[in-house]
Amino acid sequence: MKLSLFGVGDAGTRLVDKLLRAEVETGRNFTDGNVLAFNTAAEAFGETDALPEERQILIGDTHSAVNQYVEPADDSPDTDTASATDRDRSPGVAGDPELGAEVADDELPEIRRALDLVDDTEVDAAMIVAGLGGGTGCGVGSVLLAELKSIYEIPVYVLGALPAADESDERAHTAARAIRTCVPLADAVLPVDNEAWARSTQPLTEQYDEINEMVATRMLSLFAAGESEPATVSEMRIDPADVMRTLAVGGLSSVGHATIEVDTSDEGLFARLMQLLGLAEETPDTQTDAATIKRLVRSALNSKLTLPCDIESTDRVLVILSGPPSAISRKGFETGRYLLEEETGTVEVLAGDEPLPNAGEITATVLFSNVTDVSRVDKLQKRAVAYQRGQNDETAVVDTATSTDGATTISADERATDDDSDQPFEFHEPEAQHENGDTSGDTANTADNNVAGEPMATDDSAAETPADADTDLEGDDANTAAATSSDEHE
Ligand SMILES: Nc1nc2c(ncn2[C@@H]2O[C@H](COP(=O)(O)OP(=O)(O)OP(=O)(O)O)[C@@H](O)[C@H]2O)c(=O)[nH]1
Ligand SMILES: [Mg+2]
Repeated sequence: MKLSLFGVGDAGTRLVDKLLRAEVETGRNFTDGNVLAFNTAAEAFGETDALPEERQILIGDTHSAVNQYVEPADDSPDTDTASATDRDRSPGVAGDPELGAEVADDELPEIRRALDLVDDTEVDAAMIVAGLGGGTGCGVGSVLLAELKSIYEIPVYVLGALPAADESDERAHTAARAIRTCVPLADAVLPVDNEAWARSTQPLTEQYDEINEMVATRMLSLFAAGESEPATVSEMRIDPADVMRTLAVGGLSSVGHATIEVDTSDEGLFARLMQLLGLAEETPDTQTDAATIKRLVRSALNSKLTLPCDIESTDRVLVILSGPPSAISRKGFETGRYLLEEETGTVEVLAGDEPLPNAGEITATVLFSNVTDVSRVDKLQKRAVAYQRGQNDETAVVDTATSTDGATTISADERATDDDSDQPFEFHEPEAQHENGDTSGDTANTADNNVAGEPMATDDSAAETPADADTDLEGDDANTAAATSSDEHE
């Protein structure tokens, strides 16, 4: 399918650049150049090599609170910068999503001008790509998401990196807010769990490239399948509508991926040719194919997922098999599909193939849509709530100290639990799906029955003070992961 990409912040810029490079390397052109990257600091633009310069949009450079030039942290201690905080030393909006949203709001005319460079009538869907814990990723990303949703008829997805456990509480808090903003507003959110993909032996920043490569492989297998030339005829060919239909249930999605080599030896090819010509018994080989595909699909669903989760909590599943048509029989296809139905307990399993006549391997890419049992996100939310409580406590101390009547000051805890019924976010119940264009109609695009709150404060109408946002983060534990751990998929 054709997809436009909108990178936001450093992570978004790097990921979009990686996706564009993967396009060139695989010959699957799925963006047709419909890409943009927005950032509040220019640094990451300098690292790109596939993202054209005129598609790199710097915003906030005239905003007084946005740092453009930043002194290196190890400046000699007797300069002024010795007293600078980490925030002063970080470029752009320096982790502050409120400032990110404010800058994006102020620069909406500039953002809209840039959007004119992208042709939404030429693509099937749009995807915002960002680090959800970033001040730019979350703040600018939220405003951009609201903007795209208001001007586009096509689905708008979000591909978002989640902070690792050793990143700051502030990042975790920002990411939790971003999820809460994006889930109700976007057509689907595909988080990438940096914690699950990073190795503890190395700093995370040194592993971005490898993680981004992994993400690019999966995103291309999912969204760019079928875009390679020359096309080979296949009755099971993946249909963009199936990808969109799978994602149309909304919520959080996760992707599994596995590859298996196929027999491309002369004997293997000869045996297949004989079979195709009807000169050899078909059954035994077809069964070998089916067993191979079953093994492959099983390894995809046991593979480390982009977002580790309990796959039984999924709503809809899509499997794409990419490889030489001769190695993917209809029987194999059906076997793979049946396995997915059994393992996920879902009857909605869509499937398609991507014929790659010269490939020496078959790849299975499995999309689990609207997964609700995601321990990583639960942990992130708990951390965000604890952080918020700490912030509220600090505020409460100040309130009490400055209040003329301390007794009337509401304590942070009271404030935080004020509205316990508010969930940080809830996933879409199967019966409340918000399918774009779904003719079944019921609660189309309401998203609503669930999520308490609006997109993160992006303007006055949606204004939430940080304290308000927090109260919203304070939810009950309804979403807490049940016993099933995601470890078996890691
Ligand atoms: N997978 C991946 N994650 C990244 C990458 N760069 C940053 N992140 C993560 O994304 C989150 C946000 O980081 P940045 O992208 O640097 O933040 P930003 O959006 O530029 O916003 P600022 O805070 O204003 O700099 C953090 O949790 C990072 O761990 C990347 O290249 N790949
Ligand atoms: Mg940044």
